[in-house]
Amino acid sequence: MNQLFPEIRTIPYEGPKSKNPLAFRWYNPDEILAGKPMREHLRFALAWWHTLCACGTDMFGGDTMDKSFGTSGMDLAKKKADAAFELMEKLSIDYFCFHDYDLVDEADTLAETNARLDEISDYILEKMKATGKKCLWGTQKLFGNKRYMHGAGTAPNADVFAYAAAQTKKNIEISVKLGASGIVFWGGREGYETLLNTDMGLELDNLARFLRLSIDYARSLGFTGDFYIEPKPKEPTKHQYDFDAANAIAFLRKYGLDRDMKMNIEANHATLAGHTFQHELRYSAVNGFFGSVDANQGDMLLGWDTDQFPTDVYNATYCMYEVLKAGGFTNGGLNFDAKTRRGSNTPEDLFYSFIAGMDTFALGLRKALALVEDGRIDQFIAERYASWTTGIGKRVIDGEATMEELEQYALRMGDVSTNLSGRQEYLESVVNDVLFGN
Ligand code: XLS
Ligand code: CA
Ligand code: CA
Repeated sequence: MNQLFPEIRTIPYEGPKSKNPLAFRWYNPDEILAGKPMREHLRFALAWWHTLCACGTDMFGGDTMDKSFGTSGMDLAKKKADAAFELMEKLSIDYFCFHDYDLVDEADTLAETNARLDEISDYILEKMKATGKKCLWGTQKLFGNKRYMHGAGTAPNADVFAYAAAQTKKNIEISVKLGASGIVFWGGREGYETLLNTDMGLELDNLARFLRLSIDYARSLGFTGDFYIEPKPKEPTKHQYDFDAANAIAFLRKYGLDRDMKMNIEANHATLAGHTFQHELRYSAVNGFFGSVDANQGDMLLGWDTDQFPTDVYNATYCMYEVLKAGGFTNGGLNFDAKTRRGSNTPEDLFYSFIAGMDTFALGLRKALALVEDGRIDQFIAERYASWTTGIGKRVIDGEATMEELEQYALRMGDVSTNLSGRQEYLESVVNDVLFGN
């Protein structure tokens, strides 16, 4: 088959000294680190929507990029698939993620749209078999069409709920057909603008009903992968119901969905929620909801979801540190939910962007492993909490201490005599030492 990016060859690993812009300096897919190839630690995925569909449009202007491949309709859908597989092949990306309506344009009727999805998924499946590329997760686009202007699972109109369920049913079937290891539920327009027109209690109950129906249907088809909630605090609605990991987990627990779902944490969404990326990952992990990651970054000077390719090595290191501490990915991975800037509008920019993001996370993985091996942070934390391993601390943890006993203990003790320094600046310099020292 003719290549769509013939001028760009497979991106080689050339090591940190390379100045070749079309080479990896830290991502060496088959290099074994801590007993696993890098590609298995990182499980990189290409996001169909930003890579094959987004053409640079923003609130103030139209397309700056041409991704039409000189065609349209189903032929364009297939050309996009060809481009996706060529990119994955040349960049050594093993997985992809998609929304149903990234794969094909919506037709005038649901039946016709579903027929298009059948056709394109056959086509993609063949390419998967030929290349060994896999689907990390699929999701349903329940926010673009105007029918979802008031929400999908939380819509005030039951007909919209029914349509959204029908669309989701088809997406589940396509995801199962493509062997997806996950199905994502990002809130889309599941939120509200004003309480003056909103029955919040009913909307939340319905969102839970929507998820329960979807999960049970997928399981009935034999789906054994993971379901993910993807928290985001705002955009497009002012108040999104899945604000952050803590909020999403509380929601899942209230409705008995906690055993069925995990988190897909996106870096840029963490920022919008006023958290660090690492916080969202840690919060998910300590509560047993660690799942998958949308690897991107926002801009600290802008208050919106810019979905940039990640190039911040500190954040990538802290992310990979959390991934390692959580035991690594099982069904999840690192999906580049990221788009080239509006002004970075050539095909080479796509390659430069993926290389930048992949190298950043590969470096992050190497540095996170070095942080673990260095041991100073783990040791500091162990010492900081040592009082819980003996004496009164241990009695509290074992559930033996009573309020009376704690009172007697405090009376005998007088006041607390030592409160050790938290040593934040020292620990930050340990991180710098691991990142940049010899
Ligand atoms: C939007 C979300 C979206 C999900 C998938 O902000 O990041 O792209 O990842 O629907
Ligand atoms: Ca995302
Ligand atoms: Ca985003």
